[in-house]
Amino acid sequence: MTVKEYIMERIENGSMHMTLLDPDKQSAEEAAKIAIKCKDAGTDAFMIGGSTGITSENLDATAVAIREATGLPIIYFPAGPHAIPTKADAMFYMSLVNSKNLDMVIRSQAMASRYVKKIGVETMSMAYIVCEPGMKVGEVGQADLVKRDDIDTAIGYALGCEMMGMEFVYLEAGSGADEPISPEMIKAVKDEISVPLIIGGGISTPEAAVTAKLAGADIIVTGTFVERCIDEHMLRNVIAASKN
Ligand code: 1GP
Repeated sequence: MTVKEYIMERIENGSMHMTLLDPDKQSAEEAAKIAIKCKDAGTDAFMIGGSTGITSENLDATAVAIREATGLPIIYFPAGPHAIPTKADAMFYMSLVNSKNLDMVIRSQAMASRYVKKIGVETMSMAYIVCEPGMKVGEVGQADLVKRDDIDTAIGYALGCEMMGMEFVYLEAGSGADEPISPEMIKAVKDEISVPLIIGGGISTPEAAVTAKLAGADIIVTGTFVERCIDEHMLRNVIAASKN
């Protein structure tokens, strides 16, 4: 089964949760310990990546450690062509479609494509749309941020990217955002597209997770919360609230 098939099966009748771990924030061993807690709490898959401090080596070490610890799919969530792991199960082949820098939109993807084909990792195309406040990825990605209440622009990007063949749409508020993507924006985008909708950035409570889920998120991503969470009960609650 491909990772995409696994995802499609999980979201056929509901939503799923993905845990994002940034190899720049902890060692591979620590990532594996967090991953075990997340698996026990019900997470469905792992994304690995981050905006800065990422190398092929720390990505591979993290991928191997998480796989050994959990057996769940590991998806690379890339920051650029300078670091590409060979040991992830799949990667989002993504475009930061509202970047002002063409490197983020298509040049980096062009630069990496032959190498990615050679290593044979599964690729899943994804439209990455960075919204306010955007946080680090908004800065590093030089995003022309979608305003928090600019639902028409979000729909335009999402639907346009689906029409161009993107397999996933990700609405990103930025890691550590004070407020996640609004439920109004999630619902409006979900109503227009038919590909899976990923929501992330600033989801750190069961209420925020359930709000995103009920608004129409197919996949809910949490990173900062998981990395900081020492309360396993809370971890279970946030992951359970993300899933149907
Ligand atoms: C970042 O959307 C993800 O790309 C996760 O954000 O770290 O705020 O959970 P958080």
